[in-house]
Amino acid sequence: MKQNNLAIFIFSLFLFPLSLFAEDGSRLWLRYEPLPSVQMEKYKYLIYIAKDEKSATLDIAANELSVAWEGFSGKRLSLASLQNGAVVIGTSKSKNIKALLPKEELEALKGESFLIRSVKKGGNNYTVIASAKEVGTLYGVFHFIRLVQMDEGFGHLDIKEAPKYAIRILNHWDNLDRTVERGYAGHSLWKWEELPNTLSPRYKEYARANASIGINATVLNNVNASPEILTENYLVKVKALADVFRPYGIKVYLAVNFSSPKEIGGLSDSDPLNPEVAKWWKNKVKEVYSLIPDFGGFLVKANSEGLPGPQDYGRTHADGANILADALNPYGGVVMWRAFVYSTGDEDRAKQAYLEFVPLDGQFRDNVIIQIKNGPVDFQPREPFSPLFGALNKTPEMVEFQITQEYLGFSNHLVYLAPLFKETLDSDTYSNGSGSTVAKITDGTLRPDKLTAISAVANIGEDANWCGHHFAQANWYAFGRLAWNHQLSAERIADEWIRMTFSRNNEFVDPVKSMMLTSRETVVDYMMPLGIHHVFAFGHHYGPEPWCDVPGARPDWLPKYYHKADSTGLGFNRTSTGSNAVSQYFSPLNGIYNDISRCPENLLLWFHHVPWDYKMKDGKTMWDNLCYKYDSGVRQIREYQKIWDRIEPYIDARRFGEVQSKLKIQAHDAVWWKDACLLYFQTFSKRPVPYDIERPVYELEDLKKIKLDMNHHN
Ligand code: GCV
Repeated sequence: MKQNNLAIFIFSLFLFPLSLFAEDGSRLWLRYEPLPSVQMEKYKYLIYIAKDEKSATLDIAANELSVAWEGFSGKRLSLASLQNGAVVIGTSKSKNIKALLPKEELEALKGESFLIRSVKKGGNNYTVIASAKEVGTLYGVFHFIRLVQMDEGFGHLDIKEAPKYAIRILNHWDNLDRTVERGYAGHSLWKWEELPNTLSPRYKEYARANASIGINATVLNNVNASPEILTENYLVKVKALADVFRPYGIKVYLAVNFSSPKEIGGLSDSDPLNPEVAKWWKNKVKEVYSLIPDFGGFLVKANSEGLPGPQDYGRTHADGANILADALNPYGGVVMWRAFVYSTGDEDRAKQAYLEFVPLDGQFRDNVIIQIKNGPVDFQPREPFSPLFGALNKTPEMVEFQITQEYLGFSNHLVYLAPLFKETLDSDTYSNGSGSTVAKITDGTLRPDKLTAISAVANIGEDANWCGHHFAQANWYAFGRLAWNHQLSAERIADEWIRMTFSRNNEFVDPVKSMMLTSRETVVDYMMPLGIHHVFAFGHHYGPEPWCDVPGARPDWLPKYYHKADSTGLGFNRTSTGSNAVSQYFSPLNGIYNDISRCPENLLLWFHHVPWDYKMKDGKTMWDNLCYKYDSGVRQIREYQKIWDRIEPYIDARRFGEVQSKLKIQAHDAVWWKDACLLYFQTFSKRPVPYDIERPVYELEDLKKIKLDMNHHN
């Protein structure tokens, strides 16, 4: 290397240290890259941080602001007293804040809501960020940092934000051996073997990332819960994590095994009506709170997929939930009781949660909330909303989404989930007349004075980029933003995320955003269009196996149970002539779903067994529609590959390359899905694949031989 070339090389190492070494995705959406100086000029009135309260949370807020500023402009903000150019942060008790905001407004601030305002007083300029609670101020600071990056509103800010849900919670399906059920981003973040003495720096980073999007709670362990988690040995580890998370406003919850009194308490049973069992739970809860005074509560999967529960003793889910609720009640703890139950009986699996829980409405304690998966089966690429939403009048209900992509290509496929989340939240249940959306039922609008919460199964693991796929980070981000405000659009959320995570250049933002916004529909098209569901490979759920037959397996774990392909047609008859699952929906939806001509086409095969030649709205047959959908999914992925290759100049080489490689896998998988499903269904339809679409490239018999080595049950 010539000497001047060497000098340039060394110089460039200093100039671009981050893009060369650090773009591994670990900084998430909190990268705080330099902002253009013209933009920073607008912020010349921002020089100091004024904070007059002692608080770990406010220290975090001040530090975050300062670090962000250093990233944006190269200059940290220094702490100072109230003076011109200060960002004033604090609670409604702060003297500074009281000097700048009217008393009535401060009194009106409640809970975690916050206010951000540009204030001019005595010729001085201030930016005020205030809340009743310290954590609300922290949320306000993160919101402000986001606004700066979106280049919105500085100098005339007047923002009030309040969260739609009181509890915004992640569910980790992390096992104590650090494997993660349905996790695709490496091992669990929680290093149980080192806790409580060694605290990984990632615990704080995790808490910070969650706080930045308003997530305020976490269930640390798998709902397929080991009783061990409630032993003293583990509780001190849980306490260590809770201590790290506390200043970030995050409460810890645990998933508990219903048999814990018997398994670790040495009792003869775990019958909820056994006074010894009640006593055991009371004592255990007391022990938990003595270690973790702000402990959130329990999440319970009971009498589901082989787990123990109250029905083992002839008791109901209400009996089971109430025994825990009574133990938690004195401390303000909550029970999240899952409605994900289905037995081996004959009843359509999609109907079972409703059948089980509706008769129990009114029997649960006030601190019990029923956690319901968004759809009636299991986190499929598309399902109708669960009919249980709105069906319980006296019991609070919460949604459980799945951020981890169990049924959506693991961390190999690029799928932006905000449109899926919003589809559920915006669905009208008609429970209280038109406009009774799932959001309004669960956020307290239509069930006032009830607990409100929203949850999602996390996709976070030990991988450097946290989520396995760089774009899977967007789903964590989107869940948090929607849990805070479900009225935000999927587009707005994508826009924020792209600008903070990758680039603010519109040449990048616009095409990438369009790719994200269509990506969920694309995955539906190449996996399971028109309402088909659960045609996944057995066990691991990666890839297609519509033909799958496992001798001795539960019928409702097999694709044929769901697609019901035969010579007459395809789809599950859930109308009044079939399983009558439609009857679980309120009018007029029950009628709409029941009527093949009015049923939305994207759910047609969910509710109807449809003849292959049935004429769809576009005049083509159902079979042809199916073929065109699969083909369109494949073509869309090809488009994404082109979009991604074109944006190469705008981002770092590492993330570009990693996403490019994943898109290749996705493109491959989309063709696999298309060929597997069409060739298999064709053995029933006996109709040609329309001649204007790409021909299959695989032989059905070869696809049937694929067996991936991934260990998972059902
Ligand atoms: C945690 C599905 C998944 C299981 C999961 C279960 C649940 O069946 O495949 O891995 O178990 O849902 O939500 O409880």
